[in-house]
Amino acid sequence: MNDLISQLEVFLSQSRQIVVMTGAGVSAESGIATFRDHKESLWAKYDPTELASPEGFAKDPHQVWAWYQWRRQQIAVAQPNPAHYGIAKLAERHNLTLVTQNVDGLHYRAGSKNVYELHGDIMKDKCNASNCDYQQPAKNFEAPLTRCPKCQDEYLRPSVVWFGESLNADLLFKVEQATEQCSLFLSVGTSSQVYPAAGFAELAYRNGATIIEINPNATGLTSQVTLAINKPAGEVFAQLNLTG
Ligand code: BV8
Repeated sequence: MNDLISQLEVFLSQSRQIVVMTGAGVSAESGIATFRDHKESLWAKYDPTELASPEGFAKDPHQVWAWYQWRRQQIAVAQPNPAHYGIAKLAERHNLTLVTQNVDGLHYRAGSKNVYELHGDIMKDKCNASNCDYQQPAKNFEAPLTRCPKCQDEYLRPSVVWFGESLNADLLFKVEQATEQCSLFLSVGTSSQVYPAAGFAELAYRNGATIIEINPNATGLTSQVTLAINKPAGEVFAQLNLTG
């Protein structure tokens, strides 16, 4: 592992601009279930199209709401781990853009600023009506499904991007710009299966950036990376020299 860490430190020291893209694996050591990589993962137990899609919500809003309330309760008691803290520390020493697919807010709680949360924020409620702009921090993770207090029409839902929903165009443009300009792209804790997020590592690769993947398992990206560190992210960042 030491050799992999030393190689990572050399790449970091040589980098002008860094993009870090994180996925559910960066929160695994905080006790938050990932989506795909083992039998306890969320999609191993539930069907994502049933629970993380507009169709699923339309079909059974109470079930979808209850599932998100359960996830919020898990996230509320979770703590950032050394990977979250290490990435926040890296940003103090490098020109670093942090992009996450996660909706758990742990990067902010570890001190990161200006996090590009591609898939939204599970800890916020918003109105399900496209023409109502209600959005507020979720307060009661036991509360039953309710109508939007502003329009009284549609139900409230978590402020996340579901499958089949478009991501914020402005956010995508900013991530694309940072990716095109970066010399180092760190892919941390993602299976690189969900688009458009998974497309940014490929864009960085096409632009000649150095790609480093931190993931105990190989992914569809692994064949394109310069350095694959197949270790848990928390362990890697705990060993990274971030003090000097
Ligand atoms: C879109 C928020 C345009 C909600 C999520 C048919 C119709 C419509 C669209 C599509 C379609 N077919 C395909 C698509 C595109 C679709 C897509 O990519 N599907 C995939 C599954 C093929 N994308 C979309 O729908 C996106 N929108 O395209 O809009 C459009 C619109 C209409 C019609 C067409 C196109 C929206 C995608 C966003 C969906 N929302 N989450 C919620 O959280 O409930 S996705 C969900 O997956 C999470 O956000 C998650 O972050 C994301 C990616 O997963 P990962 O983070 O990578 O997590 P995973 O569990 O997979 O992997 C974890 C990894 O960590 C593993 O590799 C593991 O080895 C590793 N690991 C484990 N422990 C550790 C570790 N690594 C390091 N350290 C450890 N300790």
